Amino acid sequence: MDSAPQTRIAAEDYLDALAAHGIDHLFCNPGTDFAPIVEAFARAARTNHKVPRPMVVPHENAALSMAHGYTMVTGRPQAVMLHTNVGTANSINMLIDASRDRIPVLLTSGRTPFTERGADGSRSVYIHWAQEMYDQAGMLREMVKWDYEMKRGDQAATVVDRALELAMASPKGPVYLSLPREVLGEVVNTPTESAHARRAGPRAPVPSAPDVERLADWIANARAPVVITGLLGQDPRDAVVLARLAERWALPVIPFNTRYFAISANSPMFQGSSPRPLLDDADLVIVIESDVPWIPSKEEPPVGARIAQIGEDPLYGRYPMRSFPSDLTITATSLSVLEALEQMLEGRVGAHVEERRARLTARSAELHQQWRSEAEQGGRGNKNTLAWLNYCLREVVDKDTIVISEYSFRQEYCPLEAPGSLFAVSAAGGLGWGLGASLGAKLASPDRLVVSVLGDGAYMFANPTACHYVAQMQNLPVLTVIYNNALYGAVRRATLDMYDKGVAAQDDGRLLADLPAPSFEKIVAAHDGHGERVEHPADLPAALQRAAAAVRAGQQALVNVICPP
Ligand SMILES: Cc1ncc(C[n+]2csc(CCOP(=O)(O)OP(=O)(O)O)c2C)c(N)n1
Repeated sequence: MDSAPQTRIAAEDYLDALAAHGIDHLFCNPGTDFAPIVEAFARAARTNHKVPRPMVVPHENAALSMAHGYTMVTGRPQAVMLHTNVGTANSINMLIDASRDRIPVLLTSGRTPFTERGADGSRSVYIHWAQEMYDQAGMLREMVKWDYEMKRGDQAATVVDRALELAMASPKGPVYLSLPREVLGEVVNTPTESAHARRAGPRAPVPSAPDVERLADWIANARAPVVITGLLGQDPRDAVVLARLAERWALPVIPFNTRYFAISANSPMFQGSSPRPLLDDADLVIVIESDVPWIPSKEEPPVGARIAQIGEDPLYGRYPMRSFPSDLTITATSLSVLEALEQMLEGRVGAHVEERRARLTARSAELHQQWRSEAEQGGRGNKNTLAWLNYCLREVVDKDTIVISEYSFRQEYCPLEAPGSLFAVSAAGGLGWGLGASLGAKLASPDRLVVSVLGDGAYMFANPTACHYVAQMQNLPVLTVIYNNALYGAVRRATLDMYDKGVAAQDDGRLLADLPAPSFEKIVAAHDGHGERVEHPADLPAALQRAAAAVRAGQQALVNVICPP
């Protein structure tokens, strides 16, 4: 039938409102609750009306990690729609990741019809009863800034406005909306529109002048300062200003469990990724957007060292327990503090800057020498190592490459240069993120090479079939490099750490950590991808080159790098 539908439904207002907020994609994993959304998309397609692009992603965690990847590259929130309680439940791992790393995303799901008969969209199939919950949002409320269930069809646009203004307000984060089928299917006589343009959001916090002055004084007089970062670089401009400040003031930078590019490893001020040994001798510790700047049970700054903590939420109010000392706590964005410090320090002379610069530059050269020889030694051996794998990536990444790391990438061996070039798994460490995030990153930047580097465990958590399927169907060629130690290495380390003299250590801590690995390269091949398995270090550079060439030519690729522990 060619005639236009007679009546407008709320789902159409809803999609229009998403588009008004600049949402390009609705990553979907549908169910019986989606009928009005499907109808609204079909109507929009028929009339060429601009709405987000719907995309089927055949696992919920993959859908959410794709939205995460897209947002971390663009800064713009996206939307995800899942199936009632069961689909929502499947996504909570990635929601925890997004939440702890302040990724604004509109997570939505259908809500099973609440009426048993009588309305458009009333219950019509068996599962509509059992999928109802007393409080569907209850299972994820702790991980979102706001949640709501849409009550009426004429509310669609205002609900979207409310959801996104909260997601985007500092500190940013996910929000959740459940969408009953009857409400989405309600006939709306007068379309409601997003008031996005008239809802100016609040400015993110900036520091007070006295706080900046105090910190500038500390920097100017410090003998052994150290800067520890975590989320710094979420706004790529952070890294630009940090590099200037660090180099001008000879401030060593430790990106500790960093999730973004904070500083290039080629800068002499990059001093590795662990707080020690510099922390041991520090007289000033500047913590910028780091939830855990050091591990108190293992290391601590000296008594008497001054400590400043800076961040949009420097107390991490959503963390039940966190007890790091602070002599100066500043609630502000990294960028605003760094820029203000730069100005405040202009024209001042630092007490120990040149002596420190010489010392740090020499240390940096020494560290690079060590990293290089460690990697090259791995290359000459008969089994691949993490250092060698990363070292070989130098020949693959260029200044436009986006690197996604689920723990396995190390700038020490493969320095990056560009702000916005590195993205790592959330502080929450919910595994299964990297592969989906790389697809979202590729969707956001189709002209850039996207490389994800992850462990064999992390790869399997990602529902690889679902991810390779999306790469194939949506034409998102990414390069996946698996650091395959056939092991849950972190689990083994934890056992050995706690029970080094225990019975489990007699078996090298392998119990519940061994993960004999199948031929992952065949999984990507099943999705028309280029797959390689590399056992010998000498074969790795060429294998990576072949895989990168395949990706640049439009084919997804995976290199399964066997790295026996
Ligand atoms: C969803 C989820 N389940 C379980 C864990 C616990 N965990 C932390 S590290 C790890 C092992 C990961 O293995 P792999 O990716 O191969 O990296 P490796 O530790 O071997 O370097 C596990 C299971 C987790 N972080 N997230």
